[in-house]
Amino acid sequence: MKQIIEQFIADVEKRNQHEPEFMQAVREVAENVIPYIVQHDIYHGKNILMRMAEPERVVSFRVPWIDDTGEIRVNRGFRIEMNSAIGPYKGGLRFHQSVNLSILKFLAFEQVFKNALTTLPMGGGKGGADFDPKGKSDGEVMRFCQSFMTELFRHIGPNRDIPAGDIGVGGREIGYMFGQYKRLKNEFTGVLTGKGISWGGSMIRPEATGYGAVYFAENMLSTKSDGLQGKSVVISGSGNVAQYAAEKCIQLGAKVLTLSDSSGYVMDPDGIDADKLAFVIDLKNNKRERISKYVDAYPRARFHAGERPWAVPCDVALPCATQNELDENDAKQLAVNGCICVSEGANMPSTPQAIKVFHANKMLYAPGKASNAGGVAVSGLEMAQNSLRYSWTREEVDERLQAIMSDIHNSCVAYGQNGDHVNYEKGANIAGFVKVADAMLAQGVV
Ligand code: NDP
Ligand code: 2IT
Repeated sequence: MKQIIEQFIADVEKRNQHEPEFMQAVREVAENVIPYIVQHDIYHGKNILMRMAEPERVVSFRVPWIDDTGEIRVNRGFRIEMNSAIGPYKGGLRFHQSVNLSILKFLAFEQVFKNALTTLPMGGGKGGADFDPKGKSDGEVMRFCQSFMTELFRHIGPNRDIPAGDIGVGGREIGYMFGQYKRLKNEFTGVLTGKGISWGGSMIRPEATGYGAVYFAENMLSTKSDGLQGKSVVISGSGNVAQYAAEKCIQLGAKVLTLSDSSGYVMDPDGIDADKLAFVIDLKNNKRERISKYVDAYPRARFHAGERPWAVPCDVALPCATQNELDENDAKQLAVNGCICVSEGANMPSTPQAIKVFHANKMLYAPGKASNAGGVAVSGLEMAQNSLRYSWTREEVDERLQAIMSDIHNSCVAYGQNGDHVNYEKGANIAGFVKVADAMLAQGVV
């Protein structure tokens, strides 16, 4: 078996050289799915996983724009249309200086499995640009978004490819891109999700990824007759996902100890309560400031420059910043400190070695493609509402989100149960694979 997997990885690597993040994501899936394929005749001789590892289409384009000093800048934009077997391409756009083909292909690949798990009819895609929104004026961000959409618009559409937000792309950026799309096409359609409430957005979409990751943690804990009430929680990141993960933890009676950004983390021994979180949300979303400012307002808290929060003792850890932000040593530290549950809000935040440590310690560990699927799930609900030309209430959307997270949890258990332990990573990969693979088989070699 090991040899079959290594041969497959070598074949994929041959035409995807210098793409470490993409290969990391493919390897994780291959290690779980190939043994399953070997046991199931219908997938034999179809080269199905190799087809899944090859994007249906990759678009790369120049994004020129003019900064506030009049200088002409150039960035590189991408859209990876990975798989449309079960629905139109769907997935976020990331604006971050680190963006490259490897990172977007890993995200698009993960998205295919994640979207399949949501139970909604969405294929997988991802895009973005190596544009750094930090320190840019609103005018600069608008001009960048308009230039980006001036090329992207010809590749997307409400029945073809529906982008949304990710790192560096929130409500402001979606607004500017939607405006430009509408102007270019002269039509008002649900071509993006994460829109504002008054122009086609869905209730709960901003909250959905963070809330969903916490609902998933609650589902995992409930298998041990436990819950978040009274638990101490360590969260990384302080952006969209981290903020609403923290909000839901607080609502469920947990104590949130940390938040972070790429400069370091803050630890508040008294817990980050609803008022303090409102301060953080204003700090990050309106003032666009750094998390270190938290300690100016709450002096009992400490800022740890250049460090990640995983050494802080906790019951539950929610990595909500970025890929590979939690390594083997961090995982060992969490285990030694008694952490029982890790629910990923970010995409691929734990390294493969860290995941091995979680399994070895029989921790409740959920991979992002399962636990952060609430975001894209509510994006799917936003598309449904746009098609209906109707909108559901906050309660209706939240109820659907909770039901979807519980369905995803059940799928992971169905394919990942191993004695008294559930391997959610294996469960998510196989459940996602089966849905997409069956659709691909039905549609022939396309
Ligand atoms: P935001 O841009 O709102 O926030 C990102 C946060 O992560 C910031 O605090 C940022 O700090 C931190 N961060 C980013 N890059 C790094 C880095 N290299 N090292 C340390 N910290 C970093 O993004 P989101 O909250 O939307 O996304 C966070 C994660 O969740 C990503 O992995 C994303 O793919 C994933 N995700 C997002 C979904 C969504 O709906 N938005 C859905 C599903 C998954 P700083 O400001 O210093 O950069
Ligand atoms: O990684 C993700 O699932 C997202 N960034 C959200 C994608 C979406 O289409 O809402």
